[in-house]
Amino acid sequence: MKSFLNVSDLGRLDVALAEAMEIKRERFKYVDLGRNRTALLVFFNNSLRTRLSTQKAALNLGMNVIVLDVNAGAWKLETERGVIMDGDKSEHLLEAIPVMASYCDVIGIRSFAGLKDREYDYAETVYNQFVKYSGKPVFAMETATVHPLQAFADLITIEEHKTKVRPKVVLTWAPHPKALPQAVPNSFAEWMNAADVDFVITHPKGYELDAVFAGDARVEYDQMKAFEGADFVYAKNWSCPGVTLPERYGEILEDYHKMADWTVSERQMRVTDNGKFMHCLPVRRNMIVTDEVIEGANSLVIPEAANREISATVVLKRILESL
Ligand code: AN0
Ligand code: CP
Repeated sequence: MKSFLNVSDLGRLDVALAEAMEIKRERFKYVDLGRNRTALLVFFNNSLRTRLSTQKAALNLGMNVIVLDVNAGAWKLETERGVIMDGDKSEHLLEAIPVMASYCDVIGIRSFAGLKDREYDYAETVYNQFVKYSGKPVFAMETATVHPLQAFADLITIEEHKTKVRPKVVLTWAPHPKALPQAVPNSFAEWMNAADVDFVITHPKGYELDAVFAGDARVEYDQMKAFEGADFVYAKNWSCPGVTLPERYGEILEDYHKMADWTVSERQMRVTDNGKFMHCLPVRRNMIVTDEVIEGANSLVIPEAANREISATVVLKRILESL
């Protein structure tokens, strides 16, 4: 595997899931695979889980790991070609990428959407420059439009906790005070569409996800209706994807004070079929979800985060096997 961005990069999902379960049983089974191989993890944005779980995954495979926080300690990087660099950016990605690539065998990138220019974000401009100019396998640790390590961990979590062959999975928008990217819901939708689940998306009007990811998934604008009989509820905030409202791309459409009804609470969870609660974390309590629901017996947020180590181990293993 030379690039990891989309569900299709992983091939058959049943095979990938079996591999995940194998690694979960025997975490160090492939510890010889990464000997004398180096993973470089490049963060343009903050992270707790991705930073730790991806490092742990590399260690499970016997790799060496180096981490760069671009905005803390490195030179500020210009990402666009043709700019006269007389501002605060001392170095260009076009030099920085081949230099970084010379020290490693595999590169992970975290680079969130700027949420200003839809075309720039949805072209995965930063990620694709790493693919093009590094000559090394590159994997997404949440890029402008996707977070596949998260979606894979979510799928593993659903597989482990489902009690029906084809569970009902609901992705629900929830309020948040700051504009957030669409990467997590995009990937979750993409991966649920590829998995054998009954998938429903619910959000206020205007938050329609890009069809590249949402496909023909059912959209139900009435959140209570969407929750009926759900086995899994996946909450997440996202800003306007600019599909039905192109001029409002990246914006919060309505002040969060007016959207409190969308916060996931016992009121909605009651109509599910003993539904399990999921969120990728970090989560703002009593904005996205109430204390009661996230602390409840049906909350999967901790095992879900723990599965990030597993999804990252499978992905790095696949990349190492292709070197
Ligand atoms: C990020 C997001 O919503 O994409 C990362 C989630 C994994 N969240 C925040 O910036 C709070
Ligand atoms: N879920 C997730 O990717 O968390 P971090 O932003 O802390 O890495």
